[in-house]
Amino acid sequence: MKRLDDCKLYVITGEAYHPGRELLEVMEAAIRGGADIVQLRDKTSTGAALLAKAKALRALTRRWGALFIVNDDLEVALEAEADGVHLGQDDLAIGEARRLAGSRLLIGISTHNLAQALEAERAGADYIGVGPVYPTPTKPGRAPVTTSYVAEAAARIRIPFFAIGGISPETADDVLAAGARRLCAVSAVTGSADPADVCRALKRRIAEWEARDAGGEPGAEDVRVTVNGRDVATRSGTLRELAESLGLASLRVMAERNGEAVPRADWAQVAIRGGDRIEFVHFVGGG
Ligand code: 3NM
Repeated sequence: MKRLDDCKLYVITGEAYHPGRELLEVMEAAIRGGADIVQLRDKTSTGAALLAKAKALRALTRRWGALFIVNDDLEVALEAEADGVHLGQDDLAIGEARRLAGSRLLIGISTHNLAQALEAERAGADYIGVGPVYPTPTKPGRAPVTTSYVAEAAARIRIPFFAIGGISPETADDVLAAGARRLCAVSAVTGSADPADVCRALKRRIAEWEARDAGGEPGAEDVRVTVNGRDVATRSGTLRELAESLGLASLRVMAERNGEAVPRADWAQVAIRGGDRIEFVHFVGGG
């Protein structure tokens, strides 16, 4: 089973978006395309019918190793052995849900502004939804929070947050640019003729922004340098960053840039420019 921390794409059921196609078929396609979490959100079924859907989705997600969350209904979540329950602002309070579920369930909550997000974090939520970012037919009449709330959440919230509301491969880049690294969708995935393909596209967008995070500032350009005779693309701004990116900073290494020795104390001040020839020499022994 996945860890919540590793989950990037969250897909919520939306049966109204796929008339004539089975719930399980659509959600399995979503998982196949990369959905890490599936949520059962069904405002019309109750009782045995709701529980039956929850159990069927539990079996499906277990088979694929995806997380399974039930919207609103903590009892159904427990009974179906879901991984979590998702609450709205007007549902059960987080503290009360925690008291009833203990550590058996992850607890998520929808938030629509920073105050609600901070309160959810303080109350012990495992994750939050941040939205609706854009107007969405799935929650008609709900004012969009826009990407400015996404940016606030990215700056202030430490628990995982999923941007939601009008998320699609077309809008994903703007939401990711605002700082989201986890996305949640209903209609774009469940209403598509090819849910797996939409999930793959969303996962690809997320992975690209994560790669930028790992490689330095968004938009930073690679420069090509020669390191010990090898052509290397780097975003390092200084000799020290280059040494660190190559795992050399803590070793006994001497450096030369364009034929001149650079004392280690100066590495952080020496800028790397395209075309530089860098030699790192590992010296062994001493005295
Ligand atoms: N919760 P779609 S927005 C279920 O902001 C839900 O808390 C939201 O649907 C929130 O991906 C939303 O079709 C609907 O826009 C998202």
